[in-house]
Amino acid sequence: MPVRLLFLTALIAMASCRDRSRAEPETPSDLARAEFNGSYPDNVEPNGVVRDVEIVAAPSELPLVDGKALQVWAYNGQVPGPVLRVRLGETLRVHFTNNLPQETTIHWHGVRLPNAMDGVPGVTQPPVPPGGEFIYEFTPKDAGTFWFHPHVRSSEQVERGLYGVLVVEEASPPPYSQDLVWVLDDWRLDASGQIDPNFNTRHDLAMDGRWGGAITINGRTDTVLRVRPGERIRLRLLNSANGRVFAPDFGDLDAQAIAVDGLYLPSPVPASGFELAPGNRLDVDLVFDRSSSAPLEIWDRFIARRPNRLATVEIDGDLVDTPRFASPAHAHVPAWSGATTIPIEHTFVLDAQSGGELGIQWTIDGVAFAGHDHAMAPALTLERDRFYHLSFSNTSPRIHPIHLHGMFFRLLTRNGAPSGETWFRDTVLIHPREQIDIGLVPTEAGTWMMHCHILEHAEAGMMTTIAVAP
Ligand SMILES: [Cu+2]
Repeated sequence: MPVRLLFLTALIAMASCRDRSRAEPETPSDLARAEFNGSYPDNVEPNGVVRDVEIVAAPSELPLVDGKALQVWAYNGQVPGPVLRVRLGETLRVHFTNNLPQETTIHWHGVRLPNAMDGVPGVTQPPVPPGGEFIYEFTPKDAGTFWFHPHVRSSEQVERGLYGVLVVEEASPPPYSQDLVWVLDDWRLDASGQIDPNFNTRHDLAMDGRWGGAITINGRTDTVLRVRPGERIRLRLLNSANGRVFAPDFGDLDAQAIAVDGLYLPSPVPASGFELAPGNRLDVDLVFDRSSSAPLEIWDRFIARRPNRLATVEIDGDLVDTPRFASPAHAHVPAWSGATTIPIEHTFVLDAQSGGELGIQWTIDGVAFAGHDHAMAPALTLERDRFYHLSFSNTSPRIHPIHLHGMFFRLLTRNGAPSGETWFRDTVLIHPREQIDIGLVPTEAGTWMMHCHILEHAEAGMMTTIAVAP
């Protein structure tokens, strides 16, 4: 029903655009803007339901990785933090308390929300000091899988365990047998089995961030996915690692990707092989239509020579009727096939140089982010509701998953060739020496961060802001 409404809105909007075109010829940019209509709503009317949640960030000790006691920093004493679930239209009000020995904030990754709620110190709010409090309140505009984490010293705070998932459900969620959240992470432990306290090492800064040897799902290395034959489950994957990229391989399982970075695809695509970079989410529709005695496993094959087993699958118990419903992946996403002919508004150059407190600086357009205490001019100012063609040129030999706050974009090309992607993202992995082009229509006014989600790269300067004029 809401989707039909969206299409209707799109048709009306396109029709009114055509009316206008009788007076003046449409530019390719106008056409791209019109194609965008109906992609996602301008606004969601709050339905009056307020979900009050308390979140406390504090040191904690938990049986993680292989089950030994691990000293972590945690939201509400859990790693991952609590899964917050709200329905579209509901308002989330988070009463946050910082009981860490450092200042912190909470950033709501992927959520289109008022700029003041985005959790970026020095840009959208002052940092929350130890013992301090802050109230985050917003009504999500999009259903999907999102997450939250600190935006202060993230290479340390996220690595120590501060992250959680926010699930925004549509008014009537599709009737999956199970709706599961899997947070993928890795841990670098020292000889005593605790989190290696050497953050931002020279090696991690210069290479692809901090990669740990212990790979976990929801904090554990021994994950078993238990299902009954016939079940159809929705598996929401998040990569919360500092630097590691995952490429899940579901083997013989029937696994279709239905959403990326929260938003539905126009139609499902095979889930195996998707490059799940730090910050990315992938919602997978899994149908278990048989019982099986053969071992079923889910692997990470990002580094093909050294694959990692993520989980085993056990199909057991009585056969259940498979929920039959059309895949929810039927969003409107603009094709933007003519968008690459529109002049590029700006090309961001991603590179490194020596210097700064850490000895190496990662730069955007030759500039390293000077820290949240220093006022910096936005790298780019955009207008709301206009189509933009942007480009990123990675002149470095490292990978950079670039994340934009406050907006979604579509990957148009990689090295000039069509990306083949039919979906929106908020984070895209840029490979070494690669050039990518994206298309976007900013919908939220404010000053939004754009940064590399390899947290060591961000810490060493690969962050900037984009201003969206009201
Ligand atoms: Cu990077």
